[in-house]
Amino acid sequence: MRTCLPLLFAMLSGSVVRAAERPNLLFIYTDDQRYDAVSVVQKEQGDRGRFPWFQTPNMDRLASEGVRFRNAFVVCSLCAPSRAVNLTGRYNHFNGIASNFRPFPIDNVTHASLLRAAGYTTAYVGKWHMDSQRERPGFDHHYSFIAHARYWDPTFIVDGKDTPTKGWIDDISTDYAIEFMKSRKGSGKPWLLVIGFKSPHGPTEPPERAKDRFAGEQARTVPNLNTPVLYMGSAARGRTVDLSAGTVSVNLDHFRCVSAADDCLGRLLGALDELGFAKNTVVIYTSDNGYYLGEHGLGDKRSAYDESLRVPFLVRYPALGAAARGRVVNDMVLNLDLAQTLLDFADVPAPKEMQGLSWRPLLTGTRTRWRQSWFYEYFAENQKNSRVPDITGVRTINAKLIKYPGHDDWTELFDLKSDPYETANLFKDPNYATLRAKMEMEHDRLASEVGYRVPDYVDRPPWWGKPGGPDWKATPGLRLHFDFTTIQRNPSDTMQIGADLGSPVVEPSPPKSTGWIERVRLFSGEYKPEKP
Ligand SMILES: [Ca+2]
Repeated sequence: MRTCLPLLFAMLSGSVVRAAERPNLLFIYTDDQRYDAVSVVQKEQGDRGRFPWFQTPNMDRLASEGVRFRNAFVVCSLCAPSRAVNLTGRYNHFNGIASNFRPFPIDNVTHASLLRAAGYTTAYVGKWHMDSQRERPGFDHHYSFIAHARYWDPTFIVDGKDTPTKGWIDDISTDYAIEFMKSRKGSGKPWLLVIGFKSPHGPTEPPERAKDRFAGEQARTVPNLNTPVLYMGSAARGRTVDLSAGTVSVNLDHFRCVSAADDCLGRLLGALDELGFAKNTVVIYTSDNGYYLGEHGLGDKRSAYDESLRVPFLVRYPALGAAARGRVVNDMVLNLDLAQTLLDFADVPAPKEMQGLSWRPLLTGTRTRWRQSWFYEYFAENQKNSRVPDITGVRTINAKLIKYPGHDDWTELFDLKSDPYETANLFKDPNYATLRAKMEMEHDRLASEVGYRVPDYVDRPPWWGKPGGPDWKATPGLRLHFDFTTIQRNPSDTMQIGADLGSPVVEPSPPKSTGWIERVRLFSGEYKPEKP
């Protein structure tokens, strides 16, 4: 026993030295903040910026003191699935979460469980989602709430105990986060703190201090406000925004919530400074998914156009010095990368099951082999009002292929260099046959590489496989294909629709009725009769 003591002492003191060198890890993410809802991005976009009046001084501070990733994406643009990807570094078809309606499997291996095992103190603050789950597996401490909670006076769960609070939800999360950081002062152990802000998830309710910010402002128009979405069928018709006006109204409370979350970020950065943690703490700021503000006639997220896929992504780690200060990176990073990157900062080996890449070398411009394409997936879920079907896709820096399994006729191909707003579907354009072939091959290669499958834990909507749903196909009879052709159902009812004879029709204006296309009169476009 006596002979072992010096060795034990050496091991212990060695681990203390290593622990002191390892950085603290602060991961902050908002809910539904799109990539360009950051003022430094608006400034960079100039005349193309949709919200030139928007101000996020603390996000801008992170960008100037750290690294801004221009091309950051989520591999599934939805709340709980994106959070599960962050935690596990695995695609949703493997990590147990393919919708908002399941608890996160408590035995999943996550960055938190591995960092905790490696000596980190781990804490989770704020929004977790994952249906109504109470547990926060992998975290020593939590100051969180069930599902969305509410903006005002929410009940927090503090280390398992329901705790009533007063005030605005993200301010309260910030208070808890600072309380946790203070408790770590002098502990000699590194810490991981994850903060999920509720802002700007709808229905939006900004705090009093932000209520009048940006009053009277409008969003600039963009070319894709009227670009119809094929999977929306007849519901996509009749959306016309007057682009000549140059501006269009926008939900300012959405921006006020982001702005108030920016205040909270400022408080967190201030606390890091005051507590002496700033230099040795990696701060990562992002969102769980992007958000449509009228593009393609859409709100919400889920589908695979860029406004939904792209997220803000800011990283600051002062210990890296000047090389990681004020840098802007174009390489494509994913929420899939987070777990491996956090582990990399802590010198903890990542399990081979993780499917991302550590972007740590990119912070200092170190040349490293990096991805040129990545795979997107979405599983239609039982969410009220959502008509988004299953989606798979591949994105490169300059192109995107979007597929809707079972609906080859909806496939989309975009040249993002010439058409960043994704207005012209080139899939059937013979001039782009080479790009199409390349992207289809890459899609299939990546689907195989990531092990794409439809998992058995999907939560399908009521319309799944039924008339009325976007995945439904009419029984083959005489099929007439219309590619966004103007058709007339009766003399007073003209509509634009891309559909087959036999497709379901919901008439949006009163009297509201549901029916099927039976007779059509062709006004324009091409029709292609097909034998059953
Ligand atoms: Ca979200």
